[in-house]
Formats: sequence, structure tokens, C-alpha cells
Amino acid sequence: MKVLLMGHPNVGKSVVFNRLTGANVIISNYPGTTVDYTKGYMKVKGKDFTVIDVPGTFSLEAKDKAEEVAVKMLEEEKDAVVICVVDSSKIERGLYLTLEIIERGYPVILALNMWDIAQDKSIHIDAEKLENILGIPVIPTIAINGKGIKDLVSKIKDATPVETDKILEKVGGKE
Ligand SMILES: Nc1nc2c(ncn2[C@@H]2O[C@H](COP(=O)(O)OP(=O)(O)OP(=O)(O)O)[C@@H](O)[C@H]2O)c(=O)[nH]1
Ligand SMILES: [Mg+2]
Repeated sequence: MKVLLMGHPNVGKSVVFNRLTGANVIISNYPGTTVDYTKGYMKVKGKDFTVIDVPGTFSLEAKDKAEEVAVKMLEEEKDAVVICVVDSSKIERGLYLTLEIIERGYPVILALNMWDIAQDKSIHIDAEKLENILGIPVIPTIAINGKGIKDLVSKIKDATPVETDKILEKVGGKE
């Protein structure tokens, strides 16, 4: 089983990655590029998972080499569960990528990271409502202190593919 951590640059993917995997990690160079990525392992209820800290990308329409690698890594792991990490204080930007990944048929879990920053800025997000709309697990996290990480791990088994048409129906985006 593989878990891919994906999201925009600088949203906390690597801090989440370190929380999930601990010290036993391997840094590799993506073949044919100068782009590095990190791979690690975690055990959940006796099951082994490979966790990959995918380079940051704004969308699946790659605009540079690092983004190209991110998209290729996703395409190479057809059976992976994807944890989409977004910056809760800029949530609307991160949700586009999340939807793109859902649309490609991957089981996705949404980590609303930097929840502390959103709170400091008085940004209130109804995680439960978002979970109902998207039909995927949505977990507020603060990677730097570990809040929500256990919950995130426990939801990996609940992640299933969702049809984006169903999401659009709920938000009235479909005629
Ligand atoms: N306040 C706060 N800071 C966070 C949180 N998670 C990560 N950070 C900080 O945000 C910065 C970026 O974290 P990274 O884990 O390096 O982000 P990344 O997504 O891996 O970034 P790239 O690899 O460059 O795409 C670091 O300074 C972290 O300490 C969080 O939940 N709350
Ligand atoms: Mg990183």
C-alpha cells in the first residue's frame, strides 16, 4: 500500500510526512531530473505503508519540472491513497488540486493543515460540511504539534474514490 502526500508548495507536506514516517526515510532523485523526493514507511495496525512526500504542485497541469515529477509520481501509483495537504488559511486555493486528484479516480483524504493559522486569522472552516460535500475524510491538522495526525492515519482505510459529478450536484454546479 502506498500513500502519496500531495499539495501546494509550503503547506506542510514534509512536516506531515515526518510525523507519519519518523526517522527511517530515503531521499531519492527522480530519474532523469534534478528533482528530489522523500520516501518513508509507516505501520498501521500491522499493515506496512510506503509514504511518499511528493514535490509541491499547484495543479495537475504541470508548469515546471518539479510539478511534472509530481504528476508523474501520481500517474505511476494508480493504487495509491492520496493525502491532499492544504493550507487552511488559504483553503480555496488548495481545493482545486484536491478536486483534480479526486477526478482522476484516486481515494483522497483532505488534511486541513495549518489549522492554527486559520484560527489566528479567524477563518472558520466547517470540516464536517466539507466532508459531506466532498464525500471524503476531511481532517483538521496542525503538523508542527501533531494535532490531527492520528486521526489522519486512522482515516486511510476509509478513503474511497468519489465521482466529481456527485460533488458538483451537491454544490449546485451541475445543470
Ligand atoms: N503554524 C503552522 N506551521 C506549519 C504547520 N505545518 C507546517 N508548518 C510550517 O510551514 C512551513 C512549511 O512546511 P513544509 O513541511 O516544509 O512544507 P512543504 O509542503 O513540505 O513545502 P515544499 O516541500 O516546499 O512544497 C515550515 O516552516 C513548517 O514548520 C502547521 O500546521 N501550522
Ligand atoms: Mg516539503
